Amino acid sequence: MATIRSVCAHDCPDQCSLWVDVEEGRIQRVRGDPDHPFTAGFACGKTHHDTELVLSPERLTTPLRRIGPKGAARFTPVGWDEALDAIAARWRAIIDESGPLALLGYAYSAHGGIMNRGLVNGLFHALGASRLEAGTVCDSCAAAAWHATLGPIGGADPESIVHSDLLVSWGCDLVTTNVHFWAKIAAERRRGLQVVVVEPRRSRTAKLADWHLPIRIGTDAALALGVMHVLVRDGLCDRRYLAERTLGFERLEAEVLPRFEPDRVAAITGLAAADVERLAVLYGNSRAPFIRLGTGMSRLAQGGQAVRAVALLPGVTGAYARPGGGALLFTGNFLDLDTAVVNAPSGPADTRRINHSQLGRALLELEDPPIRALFVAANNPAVTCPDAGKVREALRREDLFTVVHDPFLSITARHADFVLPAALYLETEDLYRSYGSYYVQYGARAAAAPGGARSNLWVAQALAARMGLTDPAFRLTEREILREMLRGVPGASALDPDTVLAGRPIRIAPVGEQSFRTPSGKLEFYSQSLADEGLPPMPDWHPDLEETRDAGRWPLRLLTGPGFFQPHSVYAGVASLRMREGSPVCVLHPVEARARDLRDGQRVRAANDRASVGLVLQVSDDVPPGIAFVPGQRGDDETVFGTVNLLCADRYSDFGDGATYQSTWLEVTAWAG
Ligand SMILES: Nc1nc2c(c(=O)[nH]1)N[C@H]1C(S)=C(S)[C@@H](COP(=O)(O)OP(=O)(O)OC[C@H]3O[C@@H](n4cnc5c(=O)[nH]c(N)nc54)[C@H](O)[C@@H]3O)O[C@H]1N2
Ligand SMILES: Nc1nc2c(c(=O)[nH]1)N[C@H]1C(S)=C(S)[C@@H](COP(=O)(O)OP(=O)(O)OC[C@H]3O[C@@H](n4cnc5c(=O)[nH]c(N)nc54)[C@H](O)[C@@H]3O)O[C@H]1N2
Ligand code: SF4
Ligand SMILES: [Mo]
Repeated sequence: MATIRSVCAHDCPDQCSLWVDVEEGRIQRVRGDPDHPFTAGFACGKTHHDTELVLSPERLTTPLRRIGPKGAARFTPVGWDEALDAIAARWRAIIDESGPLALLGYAYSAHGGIMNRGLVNGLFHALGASRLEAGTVCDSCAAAAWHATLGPIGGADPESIVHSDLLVSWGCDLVTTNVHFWAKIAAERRRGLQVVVVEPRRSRTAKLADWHLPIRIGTDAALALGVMHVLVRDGLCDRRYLAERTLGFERLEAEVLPRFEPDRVAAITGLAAADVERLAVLYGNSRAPFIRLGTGMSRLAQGGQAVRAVALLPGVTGAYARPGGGALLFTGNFLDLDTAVVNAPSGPADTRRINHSQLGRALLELEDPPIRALFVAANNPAVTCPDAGKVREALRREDLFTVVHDPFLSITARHADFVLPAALYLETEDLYRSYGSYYVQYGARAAAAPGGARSNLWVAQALAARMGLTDPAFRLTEREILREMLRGVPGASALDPDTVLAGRPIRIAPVGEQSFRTPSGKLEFYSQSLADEGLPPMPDWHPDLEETRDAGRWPLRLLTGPGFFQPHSVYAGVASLRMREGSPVCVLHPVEARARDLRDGQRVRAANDRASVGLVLQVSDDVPPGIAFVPGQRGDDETVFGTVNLLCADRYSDFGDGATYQSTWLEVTAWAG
């Protein structure tokens, strides 16, 4: 039995180093690397079972060509050459007739490294195709808010938690999505670290906290501003830090904070005024409070304002200057790699941009030219994009030529003209940069992919060759590409290519106090860049007009969150993992269930103007009244009917044109067949 060190590629902030036991080319066991300080010897409940993912009998092993109507999922196996030749011929014909903008291709984050994601995007970059503004389904709103506030720079080092005296998990279910940080926090609690959770429902993390503030969805900006109001009133601000390291606090103090007295904040957030005061006093008197921000709270109409207001809090008390203090959303681009080698090897500097969270609309409505060919790798937009109904309608277009590269016959793949079988991360080699800790690591290939399954990188290179592209990245090996990406990286000693290729985790953490990369070089309470974009330059909270209108029409608001065992839809292709996650549920408070005469375990219809989705009811006071909580993004073959994103509009959030799943209202009734 050989043990190979690889890296977990599930789109997850922890980015664990893994030990993979392999016998006769078969993966036997996956476990956490004891030598990696953040992984600390354990893989989570998801990846622990990745042997089942890799060995699943439902994996695709050969390319498939459609033989039935669009979306009917009737295919015939074909060889790679036949599939790739047909795809390239079709693309060339479309380019000749309509130009390269009629092509749209992309790979999104799930579940590979920098090269396997990057080179697929690089292929379409080089072809001059329309470009997907990827990630707006996930974190573009939160990222834009962070950038406007601190600049494009990583936040507090999670390993600095050893110096913290307070941890605020703000819109983050750490036990589910950031398990290894939670393990560190749990260890520090023994020495007195206090844990506060700001979160609408009693999540796994909230249940374990010292104090849970069950905030009303979409009101975090008001709470953060209320805390600032009290900090000012009670003289708990660090005036020197504010003067030296921040910009615009005096305007916020004069124009915004007076409106956020605790009583008003209580009315907005649904919390008690005394709790707003208590949070401010606790925060203001902590020496080194660490705020871990989640992206969940940003996926709604005014999500940007929420992230921005919370990210400003450590500036008010100067916590950003103290070890263990500050805030973390992402660790960010702490490694200045030349990713253009793979993402943008050649091609025009800019072309037509298409927002990921409005994919369906773009495929249905764009003209001059319309999108005629779509290539999707490592993404399941028919399930995970907002307004999934529009995505599906578009995928059924007879004149849209769709190719999907995936290890499984995902719901999206079922709509394709060609499906290409993909290798999983343990069957590829790649470079990984964490977004929740300060590590970079090269992951080795642990085993060969089954049958004809091929990596994203292999497919991008094979198609590039057929399309006549000659950029180096389209013919180099992974290891050669890595050397190209590392060329010119400053501080080359830790990042000497041979050291990186040895595959051990490399820590590149910032030293000293939090720095800022805004135009002013300071933490910006007032942002001229936002003002220039026509956005509010200072954080604020107002009711959203569309949300208020929908709240008047429908009784329940949608809360979405991560599946515990399922990173989005990626385990949908493994029967045992589907069973372990359990039935796709809609969770209602007992009061709401009683009012509708609904019982736990019964099939229900979650519906609004857009669609009806069939789920199984779970009755629990872990969610407050007025909320329908639907965890995970489960596909049609797991639910009673449909998928949750059929209910969500493709409206943009206030910052970063992100998705707004949680600005969705609905009703839940018995499923009548
Ligand atoms: N097990 C598991 N782990 C995952 C994933 C997964 O699907 N499953 N997905 C991965 C990916 S791609 C990402 S982007 C990250 C996301 O991980 P996080 O950044 O933690 O974001 P979410 O898990 O989407 O949401 C976190 C919490 O926000 C809460 N929330 C929702 N609305 C509000 C609000 O208005 N205010 C406040 N205060 N809280 C709110 C939700 O109830 C939820 O528990 O997780 C990664 N890790
Ligand atoms: N309602 C609602 N919707 C959401 C969210 C939410 O909180 N609520 N969260 C959003 C977020 S944060 C995100 S990041 C997105 C995620 O959205 P997606 O990226 O679409 O989701 P996944 O299901 O993780 O992965 C998509 C596909 O990648 C395939 N895959 C896995 N590994 C590989 C590989 O190596 N190569 C190839 N070619 N394919 C591979 C999987 O089989 C799967 O079909 O969903 C978003 N959608
Ligand atoms: S915690 Fe995240 S990075 Fe670690 S094994 Fe689980 S999914 Fe992978
Ligand atoms: Mo995400």
